[in-house]
Amino acid sequence: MTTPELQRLDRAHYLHPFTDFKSLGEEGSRIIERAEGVYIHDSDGNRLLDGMAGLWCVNLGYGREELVAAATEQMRQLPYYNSFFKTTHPPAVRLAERLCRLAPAHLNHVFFTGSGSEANDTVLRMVRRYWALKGRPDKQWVISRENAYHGSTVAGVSLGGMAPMHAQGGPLVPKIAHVRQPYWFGEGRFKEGRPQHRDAFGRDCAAALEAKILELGEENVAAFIAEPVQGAGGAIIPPESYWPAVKAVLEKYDILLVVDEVICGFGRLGEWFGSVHYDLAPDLMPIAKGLSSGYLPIGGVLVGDRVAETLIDEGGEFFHGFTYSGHPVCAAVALKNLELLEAEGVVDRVRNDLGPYLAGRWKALEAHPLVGEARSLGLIGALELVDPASGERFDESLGVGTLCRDLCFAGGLVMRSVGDTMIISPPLVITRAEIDELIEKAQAALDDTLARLGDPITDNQEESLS
Ligand code: PXG
Repeated sequence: MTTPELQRLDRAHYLHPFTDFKSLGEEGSRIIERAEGVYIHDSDGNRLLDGMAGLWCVNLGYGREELVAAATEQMRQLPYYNSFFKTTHPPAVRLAERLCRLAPAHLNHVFFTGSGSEANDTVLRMVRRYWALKGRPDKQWVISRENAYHGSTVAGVSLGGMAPMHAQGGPLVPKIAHVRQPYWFGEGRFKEGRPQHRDAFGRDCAAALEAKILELGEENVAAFIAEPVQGAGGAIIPPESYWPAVKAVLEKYDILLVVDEVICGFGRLGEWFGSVHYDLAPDLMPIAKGLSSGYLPIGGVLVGDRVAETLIDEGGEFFHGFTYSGHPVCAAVALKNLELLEAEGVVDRVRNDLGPYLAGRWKALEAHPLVGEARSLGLIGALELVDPASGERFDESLGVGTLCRDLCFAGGLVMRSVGDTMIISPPLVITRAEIDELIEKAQAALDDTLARLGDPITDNQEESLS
């Protein structure tokens, strides 16, 4: 099929995720046909450096034959069987064992799901169930954060803190509250008109959590859920003071900690889990994405001993599970993915070499007049776009972030925009030379954005640029 034919059928039948259906119909989709390493290719013959690893997931890069072989072999052997009704199969057992070995020592069990959203649905049911079994049925409230992303199912949306998502398709799941996010550049640079130190802001955010716990009543609060570094919210790296202060609050009131590792897990921050980087020792860890490098859909919840022992010893049947929990082909691919990440030393390379290398080159972008802050940790990074005239953020309605994103695409780089925050999260197998290319293309897109700032911004910018 030709590109226009595919675009016509796409418009006629395909409702895309997180998409304004009407405007996409008018503009037409970019069609991605194939990929290798850190590059994707579209149907117009363009090659783009994928600075987002698909959607934060292709950690091992594209075109890994070992993963293809693992899937093929498992499909021949046993394409599907469930693990309900006292059955199991080798790939799921072996993956469970491997995950528990890689995770912090007190996490020794895993519940499999098909996605990160299902993992967070599982979390919600598990934490409430845990406290009920402990004779504390009132401990039902879960505290999350504004601008958090925890998925798109009803529980995922409710746990997340995305206001536009909350506004659609409600009502949401009851007894979920949100506190402020540790987003220093966006919300903490100034306090009462005066510049504020990052660490003071981090402690303020932890204090807001404590205030919310006291408002709800500590006897009613089951868990706090958060990403180590917020991904979809804008690659928000919390101040160093934040996590230690949050942990102290949770311990004080005996509240479970759920660390959503869907983006940070499997090497993104230079450790197997973001929880290790920040020394969080969570009770529950939802995972997905990088677990299979996105080659097949699979997620899960790693469960700490405290919760697992209660569910196992005191719980009886837990009425929860999915047709594809522990799917054998997905599990076989995930297992091979973990084996390759280990065998190739990918996580160590992110920590010791690629992360520091990116940090140096990324930080230098702060010299650009459009960049108010350049931050990174491991292989996640963000640029805050600001008005060169004032050094302050643009009016969001100007769509400067969208313009910059479109110019990145036009220049051969996939970089995301979240408002006026530009995001990267490339495959973990990226080389130093490819990081150099990413930086050059980002720099060129910033220059082009600056040059275009005077132009009127239109809804169909992408079409006019591509
Ligand atoms: N938790 C986190 C931290 C995520 O980033 C999910 C849960 C849900 O996972 P599933 O597999 O159900 O999608 C995610 C997903 C974006 C974007 O725009 C990010 C995600 C999904 C869709 C879009 O950055 N993250």
